[in-house]
Amino acid sequence: MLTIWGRINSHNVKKVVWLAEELGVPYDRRDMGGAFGMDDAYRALNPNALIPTIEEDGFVLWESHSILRYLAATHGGERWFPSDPKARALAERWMDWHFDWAEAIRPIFFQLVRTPPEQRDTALIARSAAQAARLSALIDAQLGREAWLSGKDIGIGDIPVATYAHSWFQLPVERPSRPHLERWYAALRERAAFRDTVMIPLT
Ligand SMILES: N[C@@H](CCC(=O)N[C@@H](CS)C(=O)NCC(=O)O)C(=O)O
Repeated sequence: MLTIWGRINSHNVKKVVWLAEELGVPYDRRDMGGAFGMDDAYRALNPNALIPTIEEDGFVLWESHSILRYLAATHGGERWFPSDPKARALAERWMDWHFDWAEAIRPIFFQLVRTPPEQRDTALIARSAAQAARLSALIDAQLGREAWLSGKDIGIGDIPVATYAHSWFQLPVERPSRPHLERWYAALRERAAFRDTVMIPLT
């Protein structure tokens, strides 16, 4: 049995739980971090004192993208973890690129969801929203060429970008029209695993 530690309102936890659902891997998710705090037993598993962490058959792993790669490699087959190094690299590129995307969206999320209105930094929100809008053009261009960021099918390359894209679509900021990105987001919303794990209220 796979154990996943982490509160579900964390983007990094959502990525892992979403992939476990997509792969049909049974798991036991245990709340940890944020309002739930962290105990010494958890810190012994993850010395970063961050979420998520997983354990499967005695194997412990932290770092959300390492966990995605591990789950895709062990449970995902060719579709989620292509054996062709080039196909895999093209998908994994989007996992790494996502850090720029997340860096633009995270301040908007923290400001508009987790900061009281009177304490918000409106300049930071505007700057980050402009950067997210700029970066969304790259996602849109890629999705104009292929159906998914991972290629013809959904794959691990889509998971991190999509997790933050959902927040971007929910946050009250200006978004330029991005028809390919919107088509991809509509396809994601068709997936029960995405709806159940990522499309939950932002808190
Ligand atoms: N690079 C790490 C980052 C993990 C991270 O920053 N997690 C945040 C939540 S998204 C966290 O643990 N925050 C402290 C807490 O929730 O108590 C990963 O991808 O797993």
